[in-house]
Amino acid sequence: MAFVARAAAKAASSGPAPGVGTAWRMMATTRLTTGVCAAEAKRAMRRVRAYVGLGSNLGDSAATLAAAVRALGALPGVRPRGVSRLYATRPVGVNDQPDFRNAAVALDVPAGPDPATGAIALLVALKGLERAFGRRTRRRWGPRELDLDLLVFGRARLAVERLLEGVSLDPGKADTLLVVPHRDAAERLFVLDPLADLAPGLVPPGWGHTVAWARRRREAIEGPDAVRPIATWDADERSWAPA
Ligand code: A4P
Ligand code: MG
Repeated sequence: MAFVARAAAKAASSGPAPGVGTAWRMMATTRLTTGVCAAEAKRAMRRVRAYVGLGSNLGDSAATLAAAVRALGALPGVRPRGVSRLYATRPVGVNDQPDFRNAAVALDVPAGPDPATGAIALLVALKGLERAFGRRTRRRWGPRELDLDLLVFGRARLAVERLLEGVSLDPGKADTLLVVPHRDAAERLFVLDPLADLAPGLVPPGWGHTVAWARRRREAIEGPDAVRPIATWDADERSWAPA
Protein backbone atom coordinates (compact mmCIF):
# COMPACT_ATOMS: atom_id res chain seq x y z
CA MET A 1 0.00 0.00 0.00
CA ALA A 2 1.15 3.51 -0.79
CA PHE A 3 1.25 4.79 2.79
CA VAL A 4 3.33 1.80 3.87
CA ALA A 5 5.80 2.46 1.08
CA ARG A 6 5.96 6.16 2.00
CA ALA A 7 6.47 5.51 5.71
CA ALA A 8 9.05 2.81 5.03
CA ALA A 9 10.91 5.09 2.62
CA LYS A 10 10.89 7.86 5.20
CA ALA A 11 12.23 5.51 7.87
CA ALA A 12 14.97 4.26 5.55
CA SER A 13 16.09 7.65 4.22
CA SER A 14 15.38 10.74 6.24
CA GLY A 15 14.26 9.21 9.55
CA PRO A 16 10.74 8.75 10.88
CA ALA A 17 7.65 10.85 10.15
CA PRO A 18 7.56 14.47 11.37
CA GLY A 19 6.76 14.67 15.07
CA VAL A 20 7.91 11.16 15.83
CA GLY A 21 10.67 11.18 18.42
CA THR A 22 10.34 14.90 19.08
CA ALA A 23 10.29 14.34 22.82
CA TRP A 24 13.56 12.43 22.62
CA ARG A 25 15.19 15.10 20.48
CA MET A 26 14.05 17.65 23.06
CA MET A 27 15.41 15.53 25.89
CA ALA A 28 18.73 15.24 24.09
CA THR A 29 19.25 18.69 22.63
CA THR A 30 17.68 21.18 25.02
CA ARG A 31 19.82 19.88 27.83
CA LEU A 32 22.99 20.15 25.80
CA THR A 33 22.21 23.63 24.46
CA THR A 34 21.04 25.14 27.73
CA GLY A 35 24.32 24.44 29.44
CA VAL A 36 23.21 21.57 31.65
CA CYS A 37 26.37 19.71 32.55
CA ALA A 38 27.57 16.95 30.23
CA ALA A 39 27.24 14.29 32.93
CA GLU A 40 23.54 15.01 33.34
CA ALA A 41 22.98 14.99 29.58
CA LYS A 42 24.81 11.68 29.39
CA ARG A 43 22.63 10.25 32.15
CA ALA A 44 19.52 11.40 30.28
CA MET A 45 20.68 9.54 27.17
CA ARG A 46 21.17 6.18 28.92
CA ARG A 47 19.23 3.41 27.25
CA VAL A 48 16.70 0.98 28.61
CA ARG A 49 15.40 -2.28 27.09
CA ALA A 50 11.82 -1.89 25.91
CA TYR A 51 9.48 -4.40 24.28
CA VAL A 52 6.83 -3.22 21.85
CA GLY A 53 3.90 -5.30 20.58
CA LEU A 54 2.74 -4.81 16.99
CA GLY A 55 -0.69 -5.68 15.58
CA SER A 56 -2.60 -5.12 12.35
CA ASN A 57 -5.70 -6.51 10.65
CA LEU A 58 -6.44 -3.97 7.90
CA GLY A 59 -4.66 -3.79 4.53
CA ASP A 60 -1.50 -5.81 3.84
CA SER A 61 -0.77 -6.45 7.51
CA ALA A 62 2.47 -8.40 7.02
CA ALA A 63 3.91 -5.59 4.89
CA THR A 64 2.69 -3.00 7.40
CA LEU A 65 4.35 -4.81 10.32
CA ALA A 66 7.62 -5.22 8.37
CA ALA A 67 7.67 -1.49 7.57
CA ALA A 68 6.78 -0.68 11.20
CA VAL A 69 9.68 -2.83 12.47
CA ARG A 70 12.04 -0.88 10.19
CA ALA A 71 10.54 2.45 11.28
CA LEU A 72 10.85 1.57 15.00
CA GLY A 73 14.53 0.77 14.47
CA ALA A 74 15.00 4.15 12.77
CA LEU A 75 13.61 6.22 15.67
CA PRO A 76 16.15 8.68 17.11
CA GLY A 77 18.46 7.11 19.67
CA VAL A 78 16.93 3.64 19.26
CA ARG A 79 18.94 0.45 18.81
CA PRO A 80 16.91 -2.52 17.54
CA ARG A 81 17.74 -5.68 19.52
CA GLY A 82 15.41 -8.35 18.18
CA VAL A 83 12.31 -9.16 16.14
CA SER A 84 9.93 -12.00 16.96
CA ARG A 85 8.28 -14.31 14.47
CA LEU A 86 5.17 -13.09 12.68
CA TYR A 87 1.93 -14.66 13.91
CA ALA A 88 -1.57 -15.07 12.48
CA THR A 89 -3.93 -14.62 15.42
CA ARG A 90 -7.65 -14.92 16.11
CA PRO A 91 -9.23 -11.59 17.10
CA VAL A 92 -9.66 -11.02 20.83
CA GLY A 93 -12.21 -8.66 22.41
CA VAL A 94 -14.25 -7.96 19.27
CA ASN A 95 -14.76 -11.20 17.32
CA ASP A 96 -16.45 -9.97 14.11
CA GLN A 97 -13.29 -8.64 12.47
CA PRO A 98 -10.50 -10.12 10.31
CA ASP A 99 -7.69 -12.18 11.83
CA PHE A 100 -4.69 -10.19 13.02
CA ARG A 101 -1.01 -10.33 12.31
CA ASN A 102 1.04 -9.81 15.49
CA ALA A 103 4.72 -9.53 16.33
CA ALA A 104 6.99 -7.92 18.93
CA VAL A 105 10.33 -6.12 18.90
CA ALA A 106 13.05 -5.55 21.49
CA LEU A 107 14.53 -2.05 21.42
CA ASP A 108 17.13 -0.24 23.46
CA VAL A 109 15.65 3.26 23.77
CA PRO A 110 16.65 6.50 25.53
CA ALA A 111 15.87 6.06 29.24
CA GLY A 112 15.10 9.75 29.78
CA PRO A 113 15.75 11.57 33.06
CA ASP A 114 13.23 9.27 34.82
CA PRO A 115 11.18 6.20 33.76
CA ALA A 116 7.87 8.07 33.35
CA THR A 117 9.43 10.68 31.05
CA GLY A 118 11.28 8.03 29.04
CA ALA A 119 8.23 5.77 28.70
CA ILE A 120 5.93 8.64 27.68
CA ALA A 121 8.45 9.78 25.06
CA LEU A 122 8.40 6.27 23.61
CA LEU A 123 4.58 6.12 23.72
CA VAL A 124 4.38 9.45 21.87
CA ALA A 125 6.74 8.07 19.22
CA LEU A 126 4.59 4.93 18.90
CA LYS A 127 1.41 6.99 18.49
CA GLY A 128 3.15 9.12 15.84
CA LEU A 129 4.08 5.99 13.91
CA GLU A 130 0.53 4.60 14.14
CA ARG A 131 -0.70 7.81 12.54
CA ALA A 132 2.06 7.77 9.90
CA PHE A 133 0.87 4.29 8.93
CA GLY A 134 -2.69 5.50 8.41
CA ARG A 135 -4.26 4.54 11.75
CA ARG A 136 -7.60 6.25 12.21
CA THR A 137 -9.66 6.54 15.39
CA ARG A 138 -12.13 3.65 15.61
CA ARG A 139 -13.87 1.67 18.33
CA ARG A 140 -11.79 0.15 21.09
CA TRP A 141 -10.40 -3.29 20.21
CA GLY A 142 -11.73 -2.87 16.64
CA PRO A 143 -9.87 -3.26 13.34
CA ARG A 144 -6.73 -1.19 12.84
CA GLU A 145 -4.00 -0.55 10.28
CA LEU A 146 -1.33 -0.58 12.99
CA ASP A 147 -1.36 -0.90 16.76
CA LEU A 148 1.83 -0.36 18.74
CA ASP A 149 1.65 -1.20 22.44
CA LEU A 150 4.40 -0.50 24.94
CA LEU A 151 4.64 -3.85 26.72
CA VAL A 152 7.66 -3.43 28.98
CA PHE A 153 9.97 -0.49 29.72
CA GLY A 154 12.99 -1.84 31.60
CA ARG A 155 12.21 -2.41 35.30
CA ALA A 156 9.63 0.39 35.35
CA ARG A 157 6.17 -0.15 36.79
CA LEU A 158 4.11 2.89 35.85
CA ALA A 159 0.57 4.18 35.94
CA VAL A 160 0.80 7.72 34.60
CA GLU A 161 -2.46 9.60 34.94
CA ARG A 162 -1.78 12.63 32.80
CA LEU A 163 0.64 13.33 30.03
CA LEU A 164 3.55 15.61 30.61
CA GLU A 165 2.96 19.25 29.78
CA GLY A 166 3.49 19.96 26.11
CA VAL A 167 3.13 16.34 25.06
CA SER A 168 -0.11 15.34 23.39
CA LEU A 169 -1.40 12.02 22.11
CA ASP A 170 -4.63 11.40 20.23
CA PRO A 171 -7.24 14.14 20.68
CA GLY A 172 -9.60 13.22 23.50
CA LYS A 173 -7.26 10.60 24.92
CA ALA A 174 -4.94 12.99 26.75
CA ASP A 175 -6.13 11.74 30.14
CA THR A 176 -5.69 8.06 29.32
CA LEU A 177 -3.34 6.27 31.66
CA LEU A 178 -0.06 4.96 30.45
CA VAL A 179 0.24 1.63 32.16
CA VAL A 180 3.55 -0.24 32.00
CA PRO A 181 3.88 -3.19 31.81
CA HIS A 182 0.87 -3.14 29.45
CA ARG A 183 -2.15 -4.00 31.58
CA ASP A 184 -3.49 -6.83 29.37
CA ALA A 185 -0.23 -8.35 28.14
CA ALA A 186 -0.24 -11.31 30.55
CA GLU A 187 -3.75 -12.31 29.43
CA ARG A 188 -3.19 -12.38 25.67
CA LEU A 189 -1.52 -15.14 23.73
CA PHE A 190 -1.15 -12.82 20.71
CA VAL A 191 1.21 -10.73 22.89
CA LEU A 192 2.88 -13.54 24.85
CA ASP A 193 3.84 -15.76 21.91
CA PRO A 194 5.91 -13.03 20.15
CA LEU A 195 7.29 -11.75 23.46
CA ALA A 196 8.40 -15.28 24.40
CA ASP A 197 10.39 -15.44 21.14
CA LEU A 198 12.43 -12.49 22.41
CA ALA A 199 12.57 -12.88 26.19
CA PRO A 200 11.13 -16.17 27.52
CA GLY A 201 12.92 -15.80 30.87
CA LEU A 202 11.92 -12.18 31.45
CA VAL A 203 9.83 -11.51 34.56
CA PRO A 204 8.06 -8.21 33.78
CA PRO A 205 7.75 -5.98 36.87
CA GLY A 206 4.72 -7.02 38.92
CA TRP A 207 4.09 -10.33 37.13
CA GLY A 208 5.83 -12.73 39.53
CA HIS A 209 6.47 -15.26 36.75
CA THR A 210 8.24 -15.49 33.42
CA VAL A 211 6.89 -14.65 30.00
CA ALA A 212 7.29 -18.34 29.01
CA TRP A 213 5.19 -19.43 32.01
CA ALA A 214 2.45 -16.91 31.15
CA ARG A 215 2.54 -18.06 27.51
CA ARG A 216 2.04 -21.72 28.47
CA ARG A 217 -0.81 -20.76 30.79
CA ARG A 218 -2.60 -18.74 28.09
CA GLU A 219 -2.04 -21.43 25.46
CA ALA A 220 -3.82 -23.93 27.71
CA ILE A 221 -6.76 -21.50 27.89
CA GLU A 222 -6.90 -20.20 24.29
CA GLY A 223 -5.91 -23.46 22.54
CA PRO A 224 -3.07 -24.23 20.12
CA ASP A 225 -4.79 -22.70 17.06
CA ALA A 226 -5.44 -19.21 18.45
CA VAL A 227 -1.96 -18.00 17.53
CA ARG A 228 0.13 -19.53 14.70
CA PRO A 229 3.67 -18.55 13.61
CA ILE A 230 3.70 -17.90 9.85
CA ALA A 231 7.03 -16.17 9.17
CA THR A 232 10.42 -15.32 10.64
CA TRP A 233 12.30 -12.02 10.45
CA ASP A 234 15.06 -11.95 7.80
CA ALA A 235 17.57 -9.44 9.19
CA ASP A 236 19.40 -9.09 5.86
CA GLU A 237 16.27 -8.44 3.80
CA ARG A 238 14.66 -6.56 6.72
CA SER A 239 11.42 -8.35 5.93
CA TRP A 240 9.45 -11.51 6.74
CA ALA A 241 10.44 -14.88 5.30
CA PRO A 242 7.81 -17.68 5.30
CA ALA A 243 8.32 -20.05 8.28
N1 A4P B 1 -2.18 3.21 26.85
C1 A4P B 1 -2.03 2.99 28.17
N2 A4P B 1 -1.00 2.16 28.40
C2 A4P B 1 -0.48 1.86 27.18
C3 A4P B 1 0.62 1.06 26.76
N3 A4P B 1 1.39 0.39 27.67
N4 A4P B 1 0.88 0.97 25.43
C4 A4P B 1 -3.21 4.10 26.31
C5 A4P B 1 0.10 1.64 24.53
N5 A4P B 1 -0.96 2.42 24.86
C6 A4P B 1 -1.24 2.53 26.18
O1 A4P B 1 -4.94 2.67 23.01
C7 A4P B 1 -5.77 3.40 23.89
C8 A4P B 1 -4.93 4.21 24.85
O2 A4P B 1 -4.24 3.32 25.72
C9 A4P B 1 -3.84 5.06 24.21
O3 A4P B 1 -4.25 6.37 23.94
C10 A4P B 1 -2.70 5.05 25.23
O4 A4P B 1 -2.53 6.32 25.83
P1 A4P B 1 -5.23 2.67 21.48
O5 A4P B 1 -4.13 1.91 20.80
O6 A4P B 1 -5.47 4.05 21.02
O7 A4P B 1 -6.63 1.89 21.41
P2 A4P B 1 -6.87 0.33 21.44
O8 A4P B 1 -5.62 -0.38 20.94
O9 A4P B 1 -8.14 0.03 20.73
O10 A4P B 1 -7.08 0.03 22.95
P3 A4P B 1 -6.21 -0.88 23.83
O11 A4P B 1 -6.89 -0.97 25.16
O12 A4P B 1 -4.78 -0.46 23.80
O13 A4P B 1 -6.36 -2.26 23.10
P4 A4P B 1 -5.19 -3.24 22.83
O14 A4P B 1 -4.77 -3.81 24.13
O15 A4P B 1 -4.16 -2.64 21.97
O16 A4P B 1 -5.98 -4.36 22.05
N6 A4P B 1 -6.72 -9.38 18.77
C11 A4P B 1 -5.61 -9.90 18.18
N7 A4P B 1 -5.63 -11.18 17.78
N8 A4P B 1 -4.50 -9.14 17.98
C12 A4P B 1 -4.43 -7.81 18.36
O17 A4P B 1 -3.40 -7.18 18.14
N9 A4P B 1 -5.58 -5.97 19.47
C13 A4P B 1 -6.60 -5.47 20.13
C14 A4P B 1 -6.47 -4.13 20.74
C15 A4P B 1 -7.85 -6.24 20.33
N10 A4P B 1 -7.79 -7.59 19.81
C16 A4P B 1 -6.71 -8.07 19.20
C17 A4P B 1 -5.56 -7.24 19.01
MG1 MG C 1 -3.15 -0.05 21.50
